[in-house]
Amino acid sequence: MSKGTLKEIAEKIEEGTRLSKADAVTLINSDDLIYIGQLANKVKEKKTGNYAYFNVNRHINLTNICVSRCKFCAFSRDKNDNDAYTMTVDEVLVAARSARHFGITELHIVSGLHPDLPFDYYLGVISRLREAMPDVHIKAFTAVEIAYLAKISNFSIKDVLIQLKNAGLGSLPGGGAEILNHRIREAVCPKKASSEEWLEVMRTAHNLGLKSNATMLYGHMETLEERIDHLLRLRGLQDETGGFQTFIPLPFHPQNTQLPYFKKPAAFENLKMLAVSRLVLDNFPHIKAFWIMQGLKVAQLSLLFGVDDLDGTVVEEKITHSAGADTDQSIYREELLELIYATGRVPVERDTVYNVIRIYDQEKKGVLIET
Ligand code: V47
Repeated sequence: MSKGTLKEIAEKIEEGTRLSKADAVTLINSDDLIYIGQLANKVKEKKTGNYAYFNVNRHINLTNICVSRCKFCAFSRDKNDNDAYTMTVDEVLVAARSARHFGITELHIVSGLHPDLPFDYYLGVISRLREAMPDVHIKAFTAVEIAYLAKISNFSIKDVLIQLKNAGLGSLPGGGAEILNHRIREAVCPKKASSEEWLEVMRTAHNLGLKSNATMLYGHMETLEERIDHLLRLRGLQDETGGFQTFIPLPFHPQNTQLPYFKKPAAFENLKMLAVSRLVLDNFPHIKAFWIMQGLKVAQLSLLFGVDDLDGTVVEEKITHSAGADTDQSIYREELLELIYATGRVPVERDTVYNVIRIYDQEKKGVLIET
């Protein structure tokens, strides 16, 4: 890759000119990680200054029983498998309450596509949680789950979202996007929502005032150009709705999946993917390095490569850990703070929709501003 081409791209970024597909493909094919990282860092600092966001949250997976059985997923089970589980609404409440003492502000709930649970179960989970913990934001159900709930309930996507919102749903997580490409989805997840359906759920949610995130699962069958097409589809929808908050690239963990012969993307590739995402997704406010999947070391470094968010305390993580993740399942607020301090960034504890809860002080290592 000639430095000249990268220089031209750098000039575009400097002027605030949107990158073309060709520019994005050039970036992702370049090995000049440090240069690309510096460009991404500049954009990050323009958008969010010296802040590094995190939140205090708990993940809950209602069931691992799933009719989709995607090839990249090590978490899902068939109904009759020995380790299949489904939580009752009471069990969900116990799990949620157990994280209260951490000071959680968010519940992140995603699950398998269960063959028998009725839509009322999901409404019940949300409304009981809302009643029990009115101050905690409920971020729940990927666009794939919403499309599935519409199918099993015979309600439209819009009606499903309205009912969930009325029950207490606050926003949607970004999962289930995988690679927004027909060829890839046919190969790795043919039984679930198509790219168009995923985007349509997000469009509908945004139009109803529900914010969401967006992910990309990379490092399996896709080409680098298909990753770029994925980013461009997200950028296109964001131009239309403005409803995406953060983009979260997820490196594929192959262990225990039906795609065991792929190698987990390593640090260099992960940092480059994060940096390229920051540069291409000019209309996304935030780029998140989900530390569970990136590992703490890469997550920390990524704060200098375009990333401004590390996700949260999590408490219990099953999806990546079923697939061989070597990270812990949870982290204390204090550990996240130390990790951020060491990079020179200012740790900012946020809520799900990026309202600032606390800004921490680099010098005194304590709370500077509390809202
Ligand atoms: O949808 C499944 C992916 C997603 C594997 O919105 C895998 O704030 C790697 O979406 N290796 C769930 N990835 C996680 C997710 C997420 C995480 C953190 C924050 C947010 C947010 C969203 O994980 C799934 C799928 O795309 N996934 N299997 C695997 N073997």
